[in-house]
Amino acid sequence: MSYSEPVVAFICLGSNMGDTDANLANAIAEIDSLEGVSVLKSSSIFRTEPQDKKDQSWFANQVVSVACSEYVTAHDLLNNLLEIESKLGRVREERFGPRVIDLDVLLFGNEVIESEDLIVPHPRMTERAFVLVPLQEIAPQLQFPDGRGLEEVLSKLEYKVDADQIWQ
Ligand code: PH2
Ligand code: MG
Ligand code: MG
Repeated sequence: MSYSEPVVAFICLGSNMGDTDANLANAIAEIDSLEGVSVLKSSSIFRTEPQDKKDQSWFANQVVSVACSEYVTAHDLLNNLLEIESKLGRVREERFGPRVIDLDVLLFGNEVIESEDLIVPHPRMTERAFVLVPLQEIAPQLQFPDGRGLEEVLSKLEYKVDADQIWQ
């Protein structure tokens, strides 16, 4: 009998409403309690300037890596994350607007997925320092499915990090 290796996936967490740090911590606990999913590493929490829609509060962002058993697909993970968002009180309003919690699948092993409800690697992650800086903290050697390295991608962006704050 042979067993497949678990797949390592990366998730970006974001919150800019309510007790942001508690929202992130609660989400990580919920992710870790999913069947077939266990949290491997968590980055520190960064305070990040809002992107896309500037006139809203700064975000708390964090990236975690998770091991997914062979029974958990990227779509399973996505659907579980959407359920956790609802459970923690997310109400979908304006695109890119304020949110209690946002849980985005960044990468799922080396898979490249372009379905209606899920695109992996996350289509905007390579432009976002609030994703790449925390990601680099937990996976400095990471390579994208197209072979690009994280450092190379980050070097193309204009952003500023000072302690736990990120401006872009
Ligand atoms: N999420 C967005 C839009 N803009 N900006 C920051 N700094 N952090 C986020 O998590 C974020 C954002 C949409 O998901
Ligand atoms: Mg998002
Ligand atoms: Mg999202």
